[in-house]
Amino acid sequence: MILELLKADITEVEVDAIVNAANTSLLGGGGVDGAIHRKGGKAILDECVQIRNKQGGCKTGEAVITTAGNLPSQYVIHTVGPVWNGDKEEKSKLLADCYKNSLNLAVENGIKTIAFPNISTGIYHFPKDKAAEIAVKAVKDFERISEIEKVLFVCFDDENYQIYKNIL
Ligand code: AR6
Repeated sequence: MILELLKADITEVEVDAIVNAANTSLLGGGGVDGAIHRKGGKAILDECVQIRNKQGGCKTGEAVITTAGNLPSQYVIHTVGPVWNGDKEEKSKLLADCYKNSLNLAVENGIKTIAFPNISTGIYHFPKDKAAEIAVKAVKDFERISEIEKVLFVCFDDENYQIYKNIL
């Protein structure tokens, strides 16, 4: 598995799957979620609604998969990061779960290349340095990581990009 760092808009990245930092409603929102739904179009939202009707949204730390509509990737994996409130241990585990459960879905769907945004570090206020360490560790520790060819960490803001650059 190759780990790569990119400073980019994740909606423009050409990989098998991009990951969305969604919320439990799966109905879209701001940040990267808003960008994905805007560019990806109605197909993604329609599938999210179907998933909602079936299982009632997505719990924090869990992940679901849809097609990617008009985006260059084939799939969007929607995961729900924790809202930071200082309960360090619980929130850190939930954030690691986001990466692990997204990778599990990737392997189950034959996805070989996957791009992650910096989940929870925007509107959900997870400390960026802590989140980056958790993300990199969760990917490296993923038990079936040999089945994935490439993992991209896509940073949108300079601060996250510098943090990842130092870690990687
Ligand atoms: N490409 C890549 N990264 C991006 C993009 C983009 N186009 N836009 C923003 N980011 P956030 P969260 C980065 O707030 O903290 C939504 O309303 C951004 O710089 O998108 O998990 C959802 O519906 C930041 O580093 O997600 C939820 O309600 C990172 O993406 C809530 O926000 C995550 O920021 C989720 O909050």
